[in-house]
Amino acid sequence: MSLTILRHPDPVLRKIAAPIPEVTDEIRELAAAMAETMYRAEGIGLAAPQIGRSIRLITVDVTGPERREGLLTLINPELTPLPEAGYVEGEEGCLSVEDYRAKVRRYASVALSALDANGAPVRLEAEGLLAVCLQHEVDHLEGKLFIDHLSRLKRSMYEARLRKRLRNNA
Ligand code: K2U
Ligand code: ZN
Repeated sequence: MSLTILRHPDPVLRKIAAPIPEVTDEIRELAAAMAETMYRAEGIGLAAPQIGRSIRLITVDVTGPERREGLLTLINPELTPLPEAGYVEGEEGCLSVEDYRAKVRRYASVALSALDANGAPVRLEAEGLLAVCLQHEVDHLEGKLFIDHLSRLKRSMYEARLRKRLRNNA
């Protein structure tokens, strides 16, 4: 079942998501629905706030919607940057920020600590696209969007374009 993805400037996207106290069947069912929604939207990551649930749950699969071979369901994820690995800069988009992509600087490598869908601990060190995706998704749990990392000028140009589109669609 595919869920509706909220779009910026929906206020739910700006809330700090609540920790999940227990990994229940309801959480597992929601995670499965999120993964299906992510794949159908041709995404490689999705955070629960994007489908209207302000809780600390993300799904990630950097193998992509065609292969679907690397699904991670992560509950209460925590990232520790590994600054000795430096930084990467790449173009990002967001399923909640329509028709816009921009370069964002991220840590090249992060250590992840979370629970999986069975409530078991997950600990790994990520680099490359997985590290970038994890930082993008955990940002969502903090009410942050990739546009928040842009320069003031680029951000103001984007917001002006968004206001114009919202006026035209009103
Ligand atoms: O959270 C989301 O909105 C899904 C994001 C995740 C993401 C953004 C930037 C960089 C990595 C992951 C994307 O819209 S998913 C679309 C996508 C697909 C392949 C590669 C990058 C982004
Ligand atoms: Zn996003």
